[in-house]
Amino acid sequence: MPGNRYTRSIVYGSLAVPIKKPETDHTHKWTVYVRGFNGEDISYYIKRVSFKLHDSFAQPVRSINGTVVELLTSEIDIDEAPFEVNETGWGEFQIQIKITFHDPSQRPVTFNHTLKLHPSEDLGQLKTSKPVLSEFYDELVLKRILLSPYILDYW
Ligand code: SLL
Repeated sequence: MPGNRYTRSIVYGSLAVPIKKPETDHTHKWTVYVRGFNGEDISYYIKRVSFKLHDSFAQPVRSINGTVVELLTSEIDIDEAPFEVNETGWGEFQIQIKITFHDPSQRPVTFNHTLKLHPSEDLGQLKTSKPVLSEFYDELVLKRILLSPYILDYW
């Protein structure tokens, strides 16, 4: 790693649980999240995590993490920890996750996560009543901030 770069470890993914007796076509409760690795607080360097859900989630009024909001797009901005969205639904889809940093000179980082509701056979998990976890580790590569107090003194 060149000296002007450093990394921060994150974990992102989804956890889905079947609803026992669904009253609507929503069959699963799920959470999609971005967290620090080993429980590290990431809010000191991450300003916002945006989760872009499937277009079927773009409805004029809906409840996001317990708060009723007007939502004209399927993109949900979370500005404080925990950086997560809790929802219910019926289908699997790809979620676009965008991380924005407090330091405006760090470019936002965007990646995709596929929400999984159903266990894959190759994971050896066949019972559909169990929670389905799909979790990944990643390292964010950040630029070192050049304006350290030392450099300011020097200037
Ligand atoms: C597809 N896999 O690619 C499907 C899309 C979308 C799931 C699945 C909506 C819930 C709601 C929901 O679960 N969508 O209506 O609030 O076409």
